[in-house]
Amino acid sequence: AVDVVALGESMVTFLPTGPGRLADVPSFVRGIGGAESNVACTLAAAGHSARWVGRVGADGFGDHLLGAIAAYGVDVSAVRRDPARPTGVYFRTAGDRGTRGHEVAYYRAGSAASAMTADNVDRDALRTARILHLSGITPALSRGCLDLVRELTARRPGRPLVSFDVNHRPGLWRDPGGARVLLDLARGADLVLVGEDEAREAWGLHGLHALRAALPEPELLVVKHGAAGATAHHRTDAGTGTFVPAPAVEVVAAVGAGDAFAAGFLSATLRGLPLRDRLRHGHLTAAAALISPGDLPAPPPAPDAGGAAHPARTGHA
Ligand code: KDG
Repeated sequence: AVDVVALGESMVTFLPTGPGRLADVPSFVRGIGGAESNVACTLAAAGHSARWVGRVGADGFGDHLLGAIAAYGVDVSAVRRDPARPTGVYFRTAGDRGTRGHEVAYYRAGSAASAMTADNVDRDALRTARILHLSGITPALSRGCLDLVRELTARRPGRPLVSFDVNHRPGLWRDPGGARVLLDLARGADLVLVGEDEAREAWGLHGLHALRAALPEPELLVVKHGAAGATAHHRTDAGTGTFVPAPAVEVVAAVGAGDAFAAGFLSATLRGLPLRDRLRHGHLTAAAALISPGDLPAPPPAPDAGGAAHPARTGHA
């Protein structure tokens, strides 16, 4: 079994070459994005075995994603190609340094990944893992994707540990009940990662106590308090959980930091570290993403590249 399998949509990302609004930015550089494959890439780069399960078009952007994600050491052999639908792409602006003030334009409706269903994904590839990592982006993509995530978060004996990063993207849900759906899905997970602001905006839940009352089942609930730090709360803990402050960093781009936090937390979980160290690893991994303009830092050097990352295989320019 691999350490971690992550399922979700990955997209070619276009990052601006300078500041400004989407209306004005004249040029972009190509990178890769996708919350779940970001987690897989970061874990693989840290030495874990990681697999990404997804669906891309039979197009050049699909080829690029497969190559770029594999360059991090991720197993992409279970990714399916869709001859009839394109690979999703998205553009974003740099925004103000570190703030959420950036614009995002998705071109992913009807993408290959949105056609994922419980019947066309490789079940064996999803089952044979210690941890299955999912996020709230996938169920927003289509009815088939929602049903797939429902099935994967259904509690049944022998399943991998299910990690669920809420990742509420209001712009992706056509259905106003999306936030409620995410709460139900999260209840099926073993580990739930959620931002304090996100829980307030999506569910109107303020603070750990209210969140725990709404999400009693997951063994671990990790609440991220932005730049301040994060709290992990075990189901059996009668108290307020374990809080670890985050180190202060000069933020270049916040996108991808949540994925990196998840990867760091999962990496330490796989190594059997105590909760405090798992949070610390989450913060340190997030810090590396916060100082990188793309979703991910460059992949580690290829074993035969003599110490330099292979320029043709890096995720972004
Ligand atoms: O967490 C980073 C993701 O938001 C980014 O890679 C794009 O997956 C993405 C999404 O759907 O927003």
